Amino acid sequence: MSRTSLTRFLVEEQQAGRITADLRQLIAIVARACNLISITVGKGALGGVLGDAGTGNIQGEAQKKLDVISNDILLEANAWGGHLAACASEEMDHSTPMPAEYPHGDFLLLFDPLDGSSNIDVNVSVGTIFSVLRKPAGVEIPGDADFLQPGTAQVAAGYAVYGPQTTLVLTVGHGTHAFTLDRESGTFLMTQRGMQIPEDTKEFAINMSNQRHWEPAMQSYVEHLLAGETGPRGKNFNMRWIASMVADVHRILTRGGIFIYPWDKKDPSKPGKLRLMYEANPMGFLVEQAGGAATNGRERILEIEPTALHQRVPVFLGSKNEVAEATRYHRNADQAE
Ligand code: P6P
Repeated sequence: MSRTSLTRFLVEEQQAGRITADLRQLIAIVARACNLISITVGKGALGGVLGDAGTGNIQGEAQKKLDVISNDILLEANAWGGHLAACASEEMDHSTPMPAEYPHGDFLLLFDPLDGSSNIDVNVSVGTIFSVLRKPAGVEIPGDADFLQPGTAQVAAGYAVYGPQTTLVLTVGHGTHAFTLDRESGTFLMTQRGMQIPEDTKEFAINMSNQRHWEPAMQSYVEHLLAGETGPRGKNFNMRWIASMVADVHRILTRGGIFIYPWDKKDPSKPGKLRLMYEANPMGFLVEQAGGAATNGRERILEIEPTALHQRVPVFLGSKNEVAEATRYHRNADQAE
């Protein structure tokens, strides 16, 4: 059985009028960059790419060599194509316009070039997350403020997970689809059209070591999960936590579950750990397009009006009935106050 390639899928989406030629080219270029990142990550110690870069990012995190390498791969791949106006990345303090010597396009690309980098040196799956917005009309050279659009404004979003397989998961607003990399040919081939997240689940993903720092509603929700069939939920739950958002979300898109990174009082100035613009929004778009839900515990993530390029949010995403249940705990707590 011949599988549909990513290239053919994108051409068919363009022929159906769902994407433009420029967006098709942008996604194809990002996919090729992810292939190169996959090859680079796969070399590990043999490629001299493990360990710290000796630099830090605006998040105050030590950068891994592969964080910087992956960021450069995405910037270089997109520099001359003429489809982008500017890029923003977890690894760059501010957004950057495309080089002046090349033509500019109408899209803004945001990415976390290598998410889960704490797992790189121990050979656990990591990934690239990306989000595409339109450049605001009338803006010649976009700045940070032009990126501050709600998640509902995304025209495309996706991730590549670098695991036993390298799989690209993509939405252009008409379903969420998976493409697995055929390493011999360097081609992404469709392996799942129209991913659907089961509405209910018995599996949750959270870093339990933060339990004592959560707000009461979160404490109560997880306590009831742990109580299993003896508690108010009346069923037993399983737990998974890979600490690579891309890998945890891929599992949830594949078999259901709820992923939670809630607010915690370890650093009350931060509303959460994960970043809205290039983690929560693209993952929220992918999950919703697969029949799931994504909130910050109280409101739909895609409707949050951004105020800063690197702002953080609490994230609850996955099986929609379970996300609704977790969100209900938080809203009830607010109403009781
Ligand atoms: P913790 C990776 O650093 C990341 O940004 C996400 O990929 C992941 O879900 C989360 O942080 C893990 O955080 O606190 O469990 O290490």
